Amino acid sequence: MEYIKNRFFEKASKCVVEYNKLKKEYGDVVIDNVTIGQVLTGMKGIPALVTDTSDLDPNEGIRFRGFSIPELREKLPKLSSGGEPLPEGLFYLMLIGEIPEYEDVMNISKAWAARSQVPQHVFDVIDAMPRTAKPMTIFSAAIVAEATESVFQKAYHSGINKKYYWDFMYDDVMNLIARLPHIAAYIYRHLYFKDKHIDPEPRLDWAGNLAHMMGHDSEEVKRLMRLYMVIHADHEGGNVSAHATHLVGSALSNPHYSYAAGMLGLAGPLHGYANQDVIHWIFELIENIGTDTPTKEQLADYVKKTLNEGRVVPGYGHAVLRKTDPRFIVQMEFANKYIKDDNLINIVNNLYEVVPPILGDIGKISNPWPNVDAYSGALLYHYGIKEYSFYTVLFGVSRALGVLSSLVLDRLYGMPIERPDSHPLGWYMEKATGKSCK
Ligand code: HAX
Repeated sequence: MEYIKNRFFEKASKCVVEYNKLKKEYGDVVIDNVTIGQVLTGMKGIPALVTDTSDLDPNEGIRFRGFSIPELREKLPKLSSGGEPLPEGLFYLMLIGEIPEYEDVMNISKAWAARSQVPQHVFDVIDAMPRTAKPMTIFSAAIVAEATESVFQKAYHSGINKKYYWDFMYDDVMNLIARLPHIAAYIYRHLYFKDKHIDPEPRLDWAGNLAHMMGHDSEEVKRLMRLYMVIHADHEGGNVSAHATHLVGSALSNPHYSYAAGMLGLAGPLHGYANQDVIHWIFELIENIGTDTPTKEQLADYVKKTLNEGRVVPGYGHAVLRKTDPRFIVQMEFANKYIKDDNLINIVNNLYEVVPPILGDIGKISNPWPNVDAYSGALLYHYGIKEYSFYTVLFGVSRALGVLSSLVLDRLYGMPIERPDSHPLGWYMEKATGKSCK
């Protein structure tokens, strides 16, 4: 058995005992009450999912297996001192629950390099897509096309015992993650570089190889890509991409179908599409105001104009967070350290001063502070990745690390098919008033 798989099984089996104990002995324990308000505002705050990989505190932000982003930057192995942690290490942490040694990370890097051969028909599917297709349309089609390789699906149809599902799921997940950088980079070169593709460099790390195959080979871009892949990887289980992956996986769909479902959710403007929307909106702002060095007053007027048009200010607000997203802060620190005087970055920094008080004054907005998407596009753009309609694909590649490691855990726990109750509007009205709707 692969070393990492063995280690995972050894560690996670202990949690399976606890999962079963909770289910058998404490199944009747009441943990919360549910209000009609929660149902009507997108099930906010209802504890309903088990996700071990990360946990989100509204004020503190995300913790991956208990570690905050600054802690991860300090503790996870890096290629060089002063560099950014390798996403391989975060994957190990999310899957196994402990900070890896450098050798563990190299082990994953090598395992992914060995599993990274993308089948030709996946590239054929990408080639067949028109260049007018949205990058996320192509990305999800390519992931679904890769499902032909699912070892879990084959094993299921050969009638394996359910206690081994996780084992085949693990192999699918490792293969899929290993291939995503090549798939994403191939889409990028297909759409924006007339199919001039760049071969993978197996000696590079996972994120470095992605930057290399996209044609952005400098150390600066690789450093940014490592940070980017770490901070977007997971955000507990209730967000749309994680929840969709988990939900579809609960029907025992293969990881390709499950993750593709997650990606189609990520493609929505209220979720991962916001990272491209932010840049689109800023360019619209620059054109509208007539300068790429707008004053704070001009920015404030434009924010108000956006709101008056009944639009959202992209990159601001969050369904759970109630403070500035630590993923925004880490990117701002990165920009402060490495970037001197960039107009787009300056606008993003100034918006951070201008937007929250305006959104706060509206009253109804639960969180006026910026989220991860408010900063990420400006960094990519600064380093030459200017094709911003592609940004959600990069988010998606990173998100695979969290949602797919959770999927392996789901199968090891033997989680059941997900099936919450739903009722007509009148049922809720009757609960509230004793009378149904007319
Ligand atoms: N601009 C304008 N209005 C906003 C707003 C914003 N940035 N954020 C919230 N609101 C509005 C909502 O649209 C809602 O209006 P209605 O009552 O008229 O429907 C109201 O304020 C209350 O919303 P909320 O409770 O504060 O927020 P939700 O949990 O409903 O939504 C969103 C959270 C992130 C979807 C929301 O803040 C938003 O639309 N933000 C802009 C888009 C964005 O940045 N999305 C990325 C979020 C992070 C992420 O998932 N990244 O992938």
